[in-house]
Amino acid sequence: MDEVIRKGPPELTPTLPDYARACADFSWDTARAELAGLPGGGLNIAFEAVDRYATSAPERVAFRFLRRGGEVEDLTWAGLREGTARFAGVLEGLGVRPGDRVFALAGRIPELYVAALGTLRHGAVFCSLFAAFGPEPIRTRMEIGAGRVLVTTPALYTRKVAPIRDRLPALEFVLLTGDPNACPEGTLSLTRLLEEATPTKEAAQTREDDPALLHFTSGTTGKPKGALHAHGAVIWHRLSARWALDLHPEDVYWCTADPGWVTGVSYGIVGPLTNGVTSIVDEGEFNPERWYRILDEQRVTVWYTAPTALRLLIRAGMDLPRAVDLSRLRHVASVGEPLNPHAVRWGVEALGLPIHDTWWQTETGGILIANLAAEDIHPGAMGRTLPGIEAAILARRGDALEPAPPGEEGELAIRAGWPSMFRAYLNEEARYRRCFKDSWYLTGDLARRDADGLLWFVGRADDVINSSGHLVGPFEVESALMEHPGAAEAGVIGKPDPVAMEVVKAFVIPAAGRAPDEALRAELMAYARKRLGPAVAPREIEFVTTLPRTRSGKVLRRLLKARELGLPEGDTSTLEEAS
Ligand code: 6R9
Repeated sequence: MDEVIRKGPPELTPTLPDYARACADFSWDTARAELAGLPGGGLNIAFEAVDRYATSAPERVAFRFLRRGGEVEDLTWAGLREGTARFAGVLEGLGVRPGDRVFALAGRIPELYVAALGTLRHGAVFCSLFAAFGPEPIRTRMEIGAGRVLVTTPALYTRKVAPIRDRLPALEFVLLTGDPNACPEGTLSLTRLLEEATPTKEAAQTREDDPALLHFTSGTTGKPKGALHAHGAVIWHRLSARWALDLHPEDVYWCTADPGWVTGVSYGIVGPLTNGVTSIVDEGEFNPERWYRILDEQRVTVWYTAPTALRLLIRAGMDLPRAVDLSRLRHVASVGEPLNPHAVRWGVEALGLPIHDTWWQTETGGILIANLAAEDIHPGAMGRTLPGIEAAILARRGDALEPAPPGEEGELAIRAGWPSMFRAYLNEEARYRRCFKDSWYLTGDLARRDADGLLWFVGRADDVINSSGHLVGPFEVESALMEHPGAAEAGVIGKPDPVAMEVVKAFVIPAAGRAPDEALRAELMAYARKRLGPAVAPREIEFVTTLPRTRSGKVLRRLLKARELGLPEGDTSTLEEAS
């Protein structure tokens, strides 16, 4: 528990050299004043990310795209301004209004990044979906978000969107990348529209509280939740990226996250751009050889990745890191799942640096807790709250939730009001309100704080599954399985896994007349993969004859999990297990 990894003298003065002092000096007014602000007042994320540096450093590379085929495409800040002004012009031409939702469904291609920032520049709300999603998660999210515009590729459109298009009444415009002459009926060519568009002259006059970004996250019950963020989030995107990722202007920064996940937007787009830092964007999927090669060849100095990827690199062995030059790496950080102490130590051996854990959520919009560059690392700890952020561990005392003393476990809560805090769950006011108690935002994570103020992750307070950092709502998987005629009932849990942390496991009661055999298993697996996509579909299906349920009919996933792990079943007073 008391292990400490001591850090040598830093190569560069850390951006947050003196934590205590930064906390004492902190004020939101000062943080806000660091932004350029719109010429006529107001605040716009795209203006801070693009226009600000397009004026002061037009030829600097904003994004270096490593394309699937091996080509390298640099996009300068001037190029980014031109592209985003044109994209905003396209939206203008289509009659898209402030607050309307623009979705993207694409891999990490330049058009996705241009669409994100062009949408923000126009004052519309941007939402990116994982290209790995199947039609069902796409449909639910676009329905909740009432997406009016969708930017996607011809292949993704044909495979995933065309089959559900008639169930998306709000979707008016589908803009396809690539060859303008290969657009199926009912779609428009983004390539042609961008060519013909009149670039808009200025960013929309948005204000701090105007909606900007929409990210979906999964809950235990019901549909996915659409967490809405406002333009004011940029205050925290910029500051937290600089502090927690130790970003300096001369850095070459690589965030491996896809913009379908909040990390890929807050720290794959807005954080680095608003700090004037060049980002590497790799279009390819995870591959140990290529990842090490990218770190070496692109001379990456700051790297933000995830525990699952690190565990896969650990598995790939030490020969690979030994064969490359990683001497330029200065800061490595991780997010999304607990970072095992072993991975932190492995970093020292393989990369020459310990890994810095950071903690945050879709709802928090940005990093709130981090191991700081200037501090020694206690492997296993998430770190401390960044200046400006106040956390508490709330423990149950009878019916009340009260701040607990050091060492005691409880629910991690954050004092509400930081600028990147989500402003709504779209169309679900009551669900949003339930996340707050007095002035605290309740995170749904269990944690404890030690006497030195370091926060340690304990677990989740709910049944949400964390598979490779991707949150999967068991309800969404259960619903999809139950639509298959071969499944009568389904209960879904996260099963511990050495690499992915958890994998999705489903317990299924076969429909009457269906045998619980390999044929049915294969059918259900294929069906789930097709509907949900590989990131969400179960990895394992077990047939059962009953499912534990509460008297009110809810599947007792906790019990399924306890049985799976051979653990005590705990309180089963509400159990009603019909057989
Ligand atoms: C950015 C992001 C949030 C949930 C969060 C927690 C888990 C994230 C973690 C961590 C342990 C860390 N999580 N960081 N658990 N240690 N450093 O991950 O957003 O997809 O909304 O997930 O992920 O359970 O509540 P999101």
